[in-house]
Amino acid sequence: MVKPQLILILGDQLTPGLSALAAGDPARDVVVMAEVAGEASYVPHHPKKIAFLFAAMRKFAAELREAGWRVAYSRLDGPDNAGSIPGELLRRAGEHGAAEVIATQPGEHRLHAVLEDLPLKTLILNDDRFLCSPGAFAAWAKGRKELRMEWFYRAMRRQTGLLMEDGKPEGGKWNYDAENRKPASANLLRAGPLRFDPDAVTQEVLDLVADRFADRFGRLEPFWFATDRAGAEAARDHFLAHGLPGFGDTQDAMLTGDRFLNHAVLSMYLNAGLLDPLDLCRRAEAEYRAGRAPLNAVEGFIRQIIGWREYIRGIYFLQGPGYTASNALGADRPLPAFYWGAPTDMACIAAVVEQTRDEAYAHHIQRLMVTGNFALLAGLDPAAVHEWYLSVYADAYEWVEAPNTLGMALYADGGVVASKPYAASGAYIDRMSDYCRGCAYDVKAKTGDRACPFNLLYWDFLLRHRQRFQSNPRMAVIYRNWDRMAEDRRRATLDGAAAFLSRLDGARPQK
Ligand code: FAD
Ligand code: DLZ
Ligand code: SF4
Repeated sequence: MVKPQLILILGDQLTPGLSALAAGDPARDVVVMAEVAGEASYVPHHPKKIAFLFAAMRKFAAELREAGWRVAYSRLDGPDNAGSIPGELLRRAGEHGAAEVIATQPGEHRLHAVLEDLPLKTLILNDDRFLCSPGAFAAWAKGRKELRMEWFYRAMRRQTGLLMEDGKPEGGKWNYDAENRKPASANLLRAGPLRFDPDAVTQEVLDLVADRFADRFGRLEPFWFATDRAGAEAARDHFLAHGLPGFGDTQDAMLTGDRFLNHAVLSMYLNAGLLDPLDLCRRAEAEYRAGRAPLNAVEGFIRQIIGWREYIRGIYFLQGPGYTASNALGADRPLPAFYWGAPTDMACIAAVVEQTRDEAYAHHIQRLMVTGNFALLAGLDPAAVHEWYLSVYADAYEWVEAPNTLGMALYADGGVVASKPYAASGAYIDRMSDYCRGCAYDVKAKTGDRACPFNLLYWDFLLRHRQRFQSNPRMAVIYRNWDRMAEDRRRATLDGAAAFLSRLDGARPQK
């Protein structure tokens, strides 16, 4: 009898056309899917993220069975669960007399290494749900002095033909971001993401997660995510109809009373494999062609997906496993307890952390310019910040989280992703949000007891790293402004920053 092969499907590989499935044979092979303590606990994932993945995994396993596959599915509370992906593969290999595993490339180097170490013959296939393979990205990157996203994005526009007209970009420009940096005002008609009531399968998972992961940072309920393809597609169509037309305008804005604005809130579905990125972009383009969404919105949205998302993944695989240990700025301050929900007087941080706790979601500018910016300015340990981002968001896997955190937000990779640090004072947050209105600090105050900490830390950060950044042409003017400042103001700024940081260091860390 021909021995079956094991087809491994990880929690973020819930796609019927996955390369590992395409290489298998339903008449011979066994699909292995496993809820395991190892994956649920290598960082303290948000309970909503665990519930989302387990419910979606259970539903995908049922879909595969209906399509004729034999599926060996392990529940977290199953009596023989080995607790890890390799443990489950070995157990299933013994059960089914299998000696070979077919897998699709995992999104984290750590799991790739584990698969390569298995005492079973293991074939790891390219993940062709992405438009640019690691090999193709390496070829694009080869010989370039700088790996700027914009150039990569243009290559992807040409490759896909999205928003292209006779080889030229639609409307004559590649990028309409200049039109996309507006603050937002409250709008009760903004639809927000589509919400779903848990069905019986999801409710069973919610009970399990409530029981096993009660100590984690993050609210499990209300749980409103879609957990299958049909739901994710409904969420997609809802965004295309209601969110996309205003996407560009409010892309960088933040409002206390509107956690989602016009953002898609689709990243958790895309990253788990419930939505196809190219199909999503084609549908967005169709909205533009039908006159239902403007070019600045559609171009901006498509750029996020075929540009940023693919570029970030390319960087992750190009840089290799050592990337997560990057610390170019030598930052070493422990993560303050307010990242895990302890009280803080900084209204912007409090709002973003509270939203993160409730929704396992924050949009890009909240991640980059509030929690990320604070971590950069205060010199927080990149490894701790990386673990936080990987834990708390429902869309977080290392391939996408690490270059965003270490490269874009923290400049810890020394400028691979960002040509200069995304450092900003309180003025940026004040311009783009309504957070400052409810803050104990005064965003206009540059020194003194009520000075916004971002104003103090901004200069402290720039001064700490003057040697590195003052020769950057895009930053030289900032240093000239500092040098022109009155001596007593400079001293008060740095003294204020030192006092703030020493209070931060004195506060007891807690999790
Ligand atoms: P929208 O704003 O509506 O954008 C549409 C889509 O574009 C997103 O669904 C996403 O798939 C893609 N996209 C946009 N920006 C990026 C980007 N910079 N990198 C990759 N894809 C992008 N995104 C994740 O998917 N997982 C993460 O773990 C993650 N960690 C981040 C950490 C930091 C510090 C920062 C600054 C950004 C991070 N991002 C991450 C990128 C971005 O914040 C999220 O993709 C976005 O907020 C998801 O929400 P949305 O679906 O509403 O996105
Ligand atoms: C994130 C996650 C969690 C919480 N749990 C599981 C799990 O129990 N089983 C599984 O196969 N995958 C899980 N995942 C997703 C994996 O961690 C993910 O596949 C890797 O991090 C690679 O992206
Ligand atoms: Fe944040 Fe400063 Fe504004 Fe307060 S004043 S919300 S700390 S930017």
